[in-house]
Amino acid sequence: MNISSRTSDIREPDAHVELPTGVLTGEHVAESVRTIADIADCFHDRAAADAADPAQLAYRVQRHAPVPEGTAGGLMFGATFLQPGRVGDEYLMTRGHFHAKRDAGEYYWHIAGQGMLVMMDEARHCWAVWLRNNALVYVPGRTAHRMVNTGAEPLVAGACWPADAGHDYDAIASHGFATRVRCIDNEPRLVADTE
Ligand code: S6P
Ligand code: ZN
Repeated sequence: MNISSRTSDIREPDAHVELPTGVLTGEHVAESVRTIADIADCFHDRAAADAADPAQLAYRVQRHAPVPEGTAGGLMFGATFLQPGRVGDEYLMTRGHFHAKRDAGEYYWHIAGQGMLVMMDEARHCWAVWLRNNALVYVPGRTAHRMVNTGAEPLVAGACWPADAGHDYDAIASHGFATRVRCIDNEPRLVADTE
């Protein structure tokens, strides 16, 4: 047995995840930033959205993309850092999306802070799962998903999804989610969008 040839391709990882914080560092890691201006149209209280500072940070997303987006069979790994706060009585949220490849699922797991992952199927039936206490949440295919921060600290969650899932933001931009998470009597409540 040629031991040296068997040990000659031991590599360093190309990236690291700091488990207590979710922060990603290393190769193939990119970051995007969304401000209040980028999510202003998500809130039902447009006057409150217009009154908010458009440049205020809403959330950051870090992605480790070891293969080009769209690669069949590949995976993406990400972390979302969603600021606390409200616009009117509605908590800060991510824009939310269906996957363009509709049957693509996704894993989310809670890292820090407290909030919910709001999901909506194609019939616009909505539900939410708490993102707290190290929750692991599976998002089935054909299900839009959005993080909502109901706490006082940044809500941090990891995610892993197929590299060819793609993102369809238009369906949410046009019709929104059927359910909102609003602060009522100092509690987060799911409220139908028509109310
Ligand atoms: C990607 C995954 C997350 C979100 C992130 C921001 O499939 O679901 O990384 O991209 O939470 O949300 P959004 O809706 O602005 O992409
Ligand atoms: Zn997704």
